[in-house]
Amino acid sequence: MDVDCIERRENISIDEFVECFLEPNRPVILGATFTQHWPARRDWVTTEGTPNFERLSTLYPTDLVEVADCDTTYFSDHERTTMPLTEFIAKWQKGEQRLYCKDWHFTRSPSQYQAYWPLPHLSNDWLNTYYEEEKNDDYRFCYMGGQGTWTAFHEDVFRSYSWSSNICGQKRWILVPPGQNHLFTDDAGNWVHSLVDYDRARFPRLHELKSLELVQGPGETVFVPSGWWHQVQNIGDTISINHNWTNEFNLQGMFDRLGHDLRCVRHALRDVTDMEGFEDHAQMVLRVNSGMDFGGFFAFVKHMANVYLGHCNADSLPLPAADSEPRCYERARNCVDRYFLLPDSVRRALTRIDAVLEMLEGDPTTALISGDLKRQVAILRTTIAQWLEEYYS
Ligand SMILES: O=C(O)CCC(=O)C(=O)O
Ligand SMILES: [Fe+2]
Repeated sequence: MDVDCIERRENISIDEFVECFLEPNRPVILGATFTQHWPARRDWVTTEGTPNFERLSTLYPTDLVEVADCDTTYFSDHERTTMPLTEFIAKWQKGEQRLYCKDWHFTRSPSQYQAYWPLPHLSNDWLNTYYEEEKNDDYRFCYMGGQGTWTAFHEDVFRSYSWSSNICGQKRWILVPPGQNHLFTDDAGNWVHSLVDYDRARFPRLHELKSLELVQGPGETVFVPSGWWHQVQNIGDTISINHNWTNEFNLQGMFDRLGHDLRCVRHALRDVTDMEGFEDHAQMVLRVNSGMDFGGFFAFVKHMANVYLGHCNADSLPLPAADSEPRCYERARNCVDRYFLLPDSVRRALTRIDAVLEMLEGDPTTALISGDLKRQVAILRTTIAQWLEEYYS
């Protein structure tokens, strides 16, 4: 991976973002002007640029949040407790502990307040479309904490991308390009908790790791590519909004990741392969470990295929006027920029969906899915092929 520094772009078209960063899977920082009109940047922050604790408590008086104690370790994370946001804010202001409010699903708050809208470049978000529409859940989060609060070294769920926009404060990121897991994994298969403070005897080759560092300023957005491990530390009082997201550009990666995880599950259960219902059992363990099994993966892909099959071209979509803010097509609470719904983009998305369906269908050895699901895959592939033929020939 020939990335030795991370570019910062104040102004970039969606086309260029796709070509230079999304498709080649490279990180980039998008400048603060992209978020300058977000209500959160006005209302959650004082004129001095610090968190507006009173306003946050008034906007979200009843929300419960998960709070990590950054001075503890719990498996690959920190110990967490649940408390009202107002209580967290009171503790944060006292500053006695390094407490970090994490993974707060703030868009599900009883508050109807709209804090932000995704940048158009980052709006092609299949993960949140699917989870919102089918599971009444999402991967949209707010993080807040004081000086030195941090997130341990990790890779994001389902090999998703993430984006993170700072509402106030700064974050120091360490980003690790894919393909180096052997350097940060110990003999027992556990990965290092912190890249800056670790046991050299346990991770003797960690110093060989190639990584990139950046400091993300107020208002700036970091695009974290798929499969890039990362560690993050807040500098001063910091609030951010983050999404995990996937789309046609990392669908193959998501599929490969689940396949890899299933092989690991099978290996762990190798002594009982003769057991009745072994394959179902392996999928169940996969679901618990990785958050999704192959039946779930197919349901996700089928949902997205149906979204596209229902929209043959972007002209039929109810788009707001081009100069209105946010510039989006409201699909549930997800906003997809028109660029990703143009005929060429739709064809690309469906073609990539078909490529992973072909692998699901054709896989002869590992029984990724049951025979019944394979029949459903075949039907969906036929529908996609007919649709592409009809609209693009
Ligand atoms: O901001 C943080 O503490 C963690 C963010 C993160 O891991 C992500 O956006 O993927
Ligand atoms: Fe992450």
